[in-house]
Amino acid sequence: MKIEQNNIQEVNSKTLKSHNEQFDFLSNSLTSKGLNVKDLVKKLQDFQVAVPSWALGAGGTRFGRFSFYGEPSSLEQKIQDIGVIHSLTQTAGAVSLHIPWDIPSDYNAIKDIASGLNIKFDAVNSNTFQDQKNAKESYKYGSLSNINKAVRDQAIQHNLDVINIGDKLGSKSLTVWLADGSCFPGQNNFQTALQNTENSLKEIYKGLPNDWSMLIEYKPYEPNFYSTVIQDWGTSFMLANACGDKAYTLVDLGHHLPNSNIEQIVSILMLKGKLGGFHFNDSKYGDDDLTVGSIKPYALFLIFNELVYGIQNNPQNPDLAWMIDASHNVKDPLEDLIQSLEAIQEAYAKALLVDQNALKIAQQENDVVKCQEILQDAYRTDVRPLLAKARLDIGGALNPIQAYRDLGVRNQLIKERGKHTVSTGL
Ligand code: AOS
Ligand code: ZN
Ligand code: ZN
Repeated sequence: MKIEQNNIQEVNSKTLKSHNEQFDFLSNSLTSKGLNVKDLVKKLQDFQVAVPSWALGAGGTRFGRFSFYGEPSSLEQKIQDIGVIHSLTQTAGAVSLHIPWDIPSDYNAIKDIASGLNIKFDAVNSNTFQDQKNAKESYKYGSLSNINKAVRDQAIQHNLDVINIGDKLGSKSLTVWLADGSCFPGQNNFQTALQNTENSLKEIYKGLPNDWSMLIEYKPYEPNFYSTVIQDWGTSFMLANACGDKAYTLVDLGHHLPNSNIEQIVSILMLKGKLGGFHFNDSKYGDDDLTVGSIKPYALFLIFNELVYGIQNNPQNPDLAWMIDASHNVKDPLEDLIQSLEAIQEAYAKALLVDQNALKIAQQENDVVKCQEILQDAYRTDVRPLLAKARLDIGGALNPIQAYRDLGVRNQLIKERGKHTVSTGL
């Protein structure tokens, strides 16, 4: 399944006229506010988000999984699916692989497929939260933090293997997310668990190529429900500092206790030059992995406001690895990813509209009302025609979801792959 340019243009032609009208209206009003519309469009086009290899099949819960049919059953097919999303949105120009779920059998073939679809290999993700077939040691009681050195060594070696696989594909970063923790008070010695984790991460860090970075993800709970070793951004930040310059904190939006001020976390990490990556999703209760922007779009905008500020003012912080980390039981996974990509671009575009100079002056004058007005003026702007224009100019769809449906992509995939494919992801 590959979407051809003329198919997209055909679908676009149906709404082109009304798009042009809407875009002209928005463009005039932004220009009169002193914004450079061309520059905004270019920034949106440059903003690419990686799609994780495990989000292309329908997600499941521990209670069940309902297939959407036509799902990818191999890495090749997963990359083809990302190609479909990328051709419609022009925003999904990267894939984030999960090892061992996606070990390529033929590296050159995989690289060819990806480059043919204009897709890069972003961060590679290690997995020490499941036991693999034929593994000598078990991660039942933790991996990098485990009390038993043989287990820690196996987990360290796995991460080194993942770096090696990623290196062959052109990836430049390793994401480490640990399920390590404890389920009951007294089960673990907190200090020993953290010290073991730090020592293990340092061993992995030694094997990191010079132009790579290591991204350390945190999460307050789940699958362990009493304590998690890397529970919050402070712990991740501490570990990243202990490892060195190439180690950073990774923020996953769903990995915070309710009402945490994520935008402030983002801001402080960027000030310290230690924000390395981002996992986008949305959350109502916990690590729900819901579609980006589906629950708290204003919070997402405020987070992007800090990201944009940091990108403009914090040269000490590197370029970030952006990834969607969401998966579902009840939506076509490709439609869901398209919605997430749209929400990300929308929040980014709105953040780009914030009048930073006026905000600074209002802050200096302690004009609290004005500060809020400035942020909300940006947030209330309907930027969708801007997003559509950014896509249109580089061959994407004016309305990606509509195009996906009009082109009958899912039916086509079912025809090609059959009804009973099962994704290899979670
Ligand atoms: C787990 O909760 C984390 O969000 C991970 O980033 C990811 O979803 C998992 O590692 C799947 O590989
Ligand atoms: Zn994540
Ligand atoms: Zn998560």
